[in-house]
Amino acid sequence: MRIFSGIQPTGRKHIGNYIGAIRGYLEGQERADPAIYCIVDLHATSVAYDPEALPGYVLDTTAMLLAAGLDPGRCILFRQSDVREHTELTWLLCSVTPCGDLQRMHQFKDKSEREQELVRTSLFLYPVLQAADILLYRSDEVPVGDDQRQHIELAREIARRFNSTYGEVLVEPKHVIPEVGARIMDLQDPSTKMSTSYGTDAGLIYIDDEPDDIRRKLARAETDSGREVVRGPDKPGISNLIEVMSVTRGAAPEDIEREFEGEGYGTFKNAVAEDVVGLLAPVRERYRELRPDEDGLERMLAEGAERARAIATPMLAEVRDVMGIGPKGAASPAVQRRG
Ligand code: AQP
Repeated sequence: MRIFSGIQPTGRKHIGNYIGAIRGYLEGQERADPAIYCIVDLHATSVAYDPEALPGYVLDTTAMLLAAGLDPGRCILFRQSDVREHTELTWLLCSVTPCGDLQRMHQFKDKSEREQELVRTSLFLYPVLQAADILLYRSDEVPVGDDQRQHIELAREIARRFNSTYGEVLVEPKHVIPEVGARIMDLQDPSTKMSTSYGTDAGLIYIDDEPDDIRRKLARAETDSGREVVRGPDKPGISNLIEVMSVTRGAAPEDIEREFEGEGYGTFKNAVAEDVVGLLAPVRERYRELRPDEDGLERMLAEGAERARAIATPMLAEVRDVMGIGPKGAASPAVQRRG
């Protein structure tokens, strides 16, 4: 069983990324054969970005994933642009991707409205590149946060349409979205998801935030009217914090509501802050140790790319072959199709 997931090198990662996705990566490396994780630097170019900073952001994200517990001995961790097969497969998959499907993507609609200068074609094609990332490895499962649900459904649809057009070559992946913590909301505006691109510093808890910053941000987190620690549609701020604590304690949200009955928001927010500090402190410390070794991180990514290529190259050859691209029968006969 293969697991694949990608993460953007957006510099510092936040607790939403950690709870919604990185926890799933850690669980995945224990049971997949192999678990494949990719720092998607090509995706990062689909909105305005800083080319000078991007290589460093890739290393930030790599060190952060290692600090969180990814182990290159138990998974494949690599940089997307090091495996050129991703971009070629993107183009080939465009031949079975209707424009109308891409126009319906929520992320495209949201981000294209916010881009000030240029809505890039790469933002439109973002879900096709994501489908290529996943399908290139014949991935069975894709651990992601809730915001990626629509993109993974599109990847499944692309795989189905490809297989019915050219023959059974691609595997339809399924998303693995956590039951609790799949959409952590912004602390200042709990009606929107916590987001690197569009959030403010006060609305996000970064994985490498200092403990006092975490305490301050949670103390100032937007709460709702009333003082009951219970979930509800009129209580998005408190519901969000209950969700966070539910993950830090591995407890059901109802148990947390029961524990904090009659306590009020202040006591509850302090308790959430101490839990989050406890969860993130070891990751932050390990990150500080790992991040300075840039040569070591680059070496590890290069080794990961070599292992990824060993899967991607024959797979792409097979796709080219069934699509009639290049000389006939160029795919290695050793490549076995999965039915
Ligand atoms: N708020 C969130 N709650 C739960 N899961 C989340 N993810 C992202 N935000 C939340 C999941 O994290 C993984 C990596 O996401 P990404 O590659 O999009 O990284 P990012 O750009 O740093 O994430 P942002 O901040 O959410 O991005 P923007 O600002 O682009 O909207 C994915 O599995 C995602 O579901």
